Amino acid sequence: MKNKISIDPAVKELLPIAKKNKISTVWDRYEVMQPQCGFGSLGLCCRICWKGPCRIDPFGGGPDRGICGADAHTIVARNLIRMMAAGAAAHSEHGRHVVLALWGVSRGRFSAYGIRDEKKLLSVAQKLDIETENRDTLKIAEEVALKTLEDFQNQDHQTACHWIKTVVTDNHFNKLKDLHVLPHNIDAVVCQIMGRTHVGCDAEPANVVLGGVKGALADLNGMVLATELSDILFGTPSPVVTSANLGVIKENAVNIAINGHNPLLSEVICSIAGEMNGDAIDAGAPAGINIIGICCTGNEVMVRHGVPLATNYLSQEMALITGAVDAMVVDVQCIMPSISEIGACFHTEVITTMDENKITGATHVSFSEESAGDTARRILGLAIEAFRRRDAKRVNIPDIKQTAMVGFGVESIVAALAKLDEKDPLKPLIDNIVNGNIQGIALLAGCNNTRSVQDRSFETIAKNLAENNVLLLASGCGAGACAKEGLMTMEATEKYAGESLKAVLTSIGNACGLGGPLPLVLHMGSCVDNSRAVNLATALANKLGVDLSDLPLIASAPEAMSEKAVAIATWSVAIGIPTHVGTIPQVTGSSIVTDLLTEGTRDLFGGYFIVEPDPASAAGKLMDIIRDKRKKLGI
Ligand code: BF8
Ligand code: SF4
Repeated sequence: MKNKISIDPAVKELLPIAKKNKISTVWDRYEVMQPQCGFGSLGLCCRICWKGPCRIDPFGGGPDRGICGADAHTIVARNLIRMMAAGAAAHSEHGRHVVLALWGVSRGRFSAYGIRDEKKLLSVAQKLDIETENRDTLKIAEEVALKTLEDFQNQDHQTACHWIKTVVTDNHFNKLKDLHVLPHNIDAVVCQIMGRTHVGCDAEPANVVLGGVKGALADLNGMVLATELSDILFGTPSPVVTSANLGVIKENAVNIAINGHNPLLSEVICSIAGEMNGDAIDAGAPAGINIIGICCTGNEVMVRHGVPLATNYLSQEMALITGAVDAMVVDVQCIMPSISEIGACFHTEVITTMDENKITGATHVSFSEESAGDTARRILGLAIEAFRRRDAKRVNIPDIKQTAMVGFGVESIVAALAKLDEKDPLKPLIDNIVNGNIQGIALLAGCNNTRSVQDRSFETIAKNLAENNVLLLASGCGAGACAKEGLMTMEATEKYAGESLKAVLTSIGNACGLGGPLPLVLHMGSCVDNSRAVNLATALANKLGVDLSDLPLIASAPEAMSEKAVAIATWSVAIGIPTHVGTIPQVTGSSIVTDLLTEGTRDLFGGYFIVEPDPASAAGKLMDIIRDKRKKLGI
C-alpha cells in the first residue's frame, strides 16, 4: 500500500514514524473512508433542503427524482455550481483582502505594508485605464484600489468587471458577453449562484451550468486582481534559486511553517523574522529563524523571496511529523483541521490567524492589517518558546530536498525573452512555437488528492510533455510537486526535455547569463497566479491575432481536489483552453451535465474538459490536442 500513497521520498520516509506514534494521516483516513458513497461520487445526492437528503438511483428502478421533483441533471448541476461558487468566494475573499490592504496603504494606513513595485503599479494602472502621468504614487494606488473594488460593488448587469477584460482577448470577451456569462460583480454572482440553486429555483441543467460558468469567470476575475495587486504590495516574482521538500527544515533553527494562501501575514512574518533571529539564537537555535512554506502561502513567498517550500497540500501533516516544526502558522484554505491534533503530539504550536478560519485545539492569534507587525512578532515569539520545548529525540527530518529555480511571472519570462529580442520579446517564443521547436504550452496546476498517488500524475505528465517539446508552466500544488521532484532545475531540462525544447530553453538561459538552460518547469506561483499563465497566453494570442482556443495550449489539474480547482478548471474551459482533470468529477450521474462539460462547452467557448485519471494516457491525449491545434493553425 505504502508505495501507492506518494512518490515523495520524504513522505515515504515519515509514514512509518507516523505509524509508530499512532498518528493518523490523511492517507489512513482515506482508507477508513472506503468505500466512498457512490451517490455522492456521481453527484446524485441532494441535501439542498430538509425534505432530503434525496438520492437518485443511477441504475434505474429506484427513485429517479428527489422529493421536490428535481431530476438527476438538476441535482448534479446544482451541486456542481455550488462548488464553483465556493471556489470563487475563496479566491475573491483573498483578492478582497489584498485590494483593501492596497487601499489602506494608499491612504497612509497599515504601516507594515507599502508599494514595493512601483513599476507594476504603473502597468496595472494603465491596464485599468487610469491616468499615471505626473501623478503621486499613492494617488494612483488609491485609484487602482477603488476601481478594483468596483468589481465587488457594481450593480449594473450590463457592465462587466474591469479585471476580466484585461486577461481575455477582445474577441473572446465579446463571445462571453453574448453568452451572458460575464460577471459584473464578484459578490453578486456568487450570491446569485446560491440563490438560483435554492430549493425550487433554476432546474434547467444547462442554464444552471452557465450560471456556474459566470461564477467561475468571477473566480478568474478575483484571482487576477489578487495576483496583480499582490505584486504591487509584495513585489513581482523574478527568478530565484531555492529548495523544496522536507529537508529544508533545519535541526538547529526555529522552524516556522507558513501554510495556507493569503500572503498578507506571511509577507510580514518573512520581513520581520530577521529582527528576532537573535532571540532564536539565545534560545539555543544557532541557525536562527527558518521560515518554510507549505501549499500556496508557501508558493507565494517562494516565487517572490525564495523562501524554501517544505511540501504541498497532501503532506502538510508530514511536516509536523518531523518533530522539528516549532510553529505552523496558517491563514486560509486547504489547511487540514487534523494539524492541531498532530501538533499536540509534538511540541508544535499550531497557530490560526484569521478570525473566520479557526481550528479547535490551535492557538488563535488574530490578524489585522493595522497590527500585522505586532501579530508577526507575537507569532515568532510563540515559535521560539515552542522551540525550547522541542524534544531532540523525536526529531526526524528526512535528508531530502531538491534545488528549485522559481519565480517565473509574465514579467520575468518577458525579461528573459527580451535578452533574445529586446524590441519584440514575445517574438522568439512565437517563432519557436511556429517552427515547432516548442510544440505547445501546458499549464500544470491544481491540488493533490488522496484518490491519486501524490505528485505522480504531475511527474508523469510533465516528463511526457517535456519529452515532446512542450513548454511547461506550473502553479499551486502542481508546482510544489514538480519542485519536490527536481523538475525545476537545469539538470531536469538536460535530462527530460526533447531536443528542440532543450535548445530553446538553453538559448534563453544562456542569454540571461545562467550558463545553462531555464528549468524544465517554470514555477509561476500559487493557484491565484494561474492568472499569470492566462496573461502570458493571452499576450501570445493577441500578438498572433487568434483566440486562446486556437493556440496549442492546454491545462492539466491531474490531482484536482478543492472547490477552487472546480472553479479554476471551469474558467479555464470558458476562456477556451482544453483542460484535463485526473479526478473523476462528481457529475457523471447526469449525462446532460457530463456531455455539456466535455462536448457542449467546446462549441460555446472553444475549451472543454478532458477526464483521464491515468497520467500517461492523459499525456497522450493532451499531445493529440496540441498536434491537432497546430494542424488547424497550419503550423
Ligand atoms: O490554491 S492547489 S490543494 S494549496 S486548492 Fe489547495 Fe489545491 Fe494546493 Fe493552493 Ni490551489
Ligand atoms: Fe430532495 Fe429536492 Fe430537497 Fe434536494 S431540493 S433535498 S432533491 S427535496
